[in-house]
Amino acid sequence: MKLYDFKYAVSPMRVRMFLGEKGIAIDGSQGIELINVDMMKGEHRSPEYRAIAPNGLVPSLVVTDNTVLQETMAICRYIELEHPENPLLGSSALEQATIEMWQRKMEMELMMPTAMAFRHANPMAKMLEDQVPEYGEKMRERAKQRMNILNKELANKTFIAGDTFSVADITAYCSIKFFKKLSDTPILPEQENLQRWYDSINTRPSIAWL
Ligand SMILES: N[C@@H](CCC(=O)N[C@@H](CS)C(=O)NCC(=O)O)C(=O)O
Repeated sequence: MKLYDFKYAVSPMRVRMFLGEKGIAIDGSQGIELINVDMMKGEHRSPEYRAIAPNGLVPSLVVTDNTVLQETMAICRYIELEHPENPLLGSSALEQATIEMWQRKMEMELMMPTAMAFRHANPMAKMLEDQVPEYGEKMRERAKQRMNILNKELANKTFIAGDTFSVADITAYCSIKFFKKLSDTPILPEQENLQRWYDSINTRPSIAWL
């Protein structure tokens, strides 16, 4: 299988961390070959990459029968079903629904505003976006508010979705790690629960995949 990836982009980062949690190597030795699509050089918009992914977005996973899977969560679900040990999407019906709920909240309420703050308010992202800086600033504020709420939500929880590490932690961790400097959305000194959670995720072996 070929995983079209870019090291410096949050969505492919989530897939790599998911693979890391499953212990699946990304050096080709376990059937996944990583192909770098250098977004800084505009390779995601090249005719070669668009032939695989017409929308020009990464990640894409080309599975053995040449089917192209896009969308981070669809790729993660495929990996989970192929490698069900150490489930990251939950086991029971209630676990699966709870993890889905938190993953979606983290994607829509944390990743999207941090990403939009970068894309619209950071001059480094000019080549990616027809920038509207005011919108970027609003999104930065929204991300900060969401991190405040997350700090409170983590007061009595080890992980985002409860007692077990899940894909919701991957989405939240990658959003904070990737955008904290690019979007100026750091964890604040008073956000102690959020910092404790972040530090605990930082010690996981899957970090080596990032
Ligand atoms: N919904 C997609 C989003 C993928 C996406 O937006 N990828 C970004 C990198 S994080 C990208 O390829 N951006 C290229 C562009 O905006 O031109 C997913 O979850 O995989």
